[in-house]
Amino acid sequence: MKTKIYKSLEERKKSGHKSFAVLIDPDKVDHSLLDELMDLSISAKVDYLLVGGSLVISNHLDDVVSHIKKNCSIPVILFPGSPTQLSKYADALLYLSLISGRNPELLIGQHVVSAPSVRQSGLEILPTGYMVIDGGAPTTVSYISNASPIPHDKNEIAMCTAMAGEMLGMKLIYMDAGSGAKRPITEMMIEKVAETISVPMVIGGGIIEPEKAYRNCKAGADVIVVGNAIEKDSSLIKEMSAAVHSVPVKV
Ligand code: 1GP
Repeated sequence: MKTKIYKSLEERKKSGHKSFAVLIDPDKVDHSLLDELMDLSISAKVDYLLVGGSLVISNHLDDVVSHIKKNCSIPVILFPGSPTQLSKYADALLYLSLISGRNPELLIGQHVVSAPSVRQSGLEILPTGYMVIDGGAPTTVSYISNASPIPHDKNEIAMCTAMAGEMLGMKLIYMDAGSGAKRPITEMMIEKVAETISVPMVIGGGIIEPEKAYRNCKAGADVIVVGNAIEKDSSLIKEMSAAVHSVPVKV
């Protein structure tokens, strides 16, 4: 079993180093845009590249991931919207179970169907408790998942969901307000959940300002994911990465 990426996440959490991940939607990139994003990510010392989306329409995931792997050494983690989104060229797979929802297909059904191909891919598997938090507008993930998100102000529900996920053996908790969310997850919710769990916590959805990324980290986020805002303005990679990495390391 491969463990390299998880060890890096765990070590960064232990040492208090916050991580920044750029989310790349394979539907929205070609080689030249990928090259630009990679250059910016390398110079900004981005920690991870996440590749995927709730709805991947094109079928060039392999092409996107192998192009990245050939040209840069930032680890590539798949963030799949469905079990068909697999690429053996990536370093790891967020093996997501939608623990905030009550749709059995996304809790375990799709995992059963895709288990042989996931195993065969040879990817490092990162068992992830995926929690969708209401982002103030219907997002692709909230529509596709056919499951209610956790209300944005119900911190206790988020805490208990994350706690259950960790006790079920999830190695990461990913709280997501959905791509392009109008209202990102509150620092209060992040803080409450961070106090409750000890596995690394990933936060994404609607983060458009470096200051918000910084405050999320101060509240206890370990990894910040930004997609939409970077699609609109790729120069944000530098500012977001700098903000996340400027959070003081606890001694
Ligand atoms: C979505 O968490 C990610 O699943 C990132 O969201 O595209 O809004 O940055 P944004």
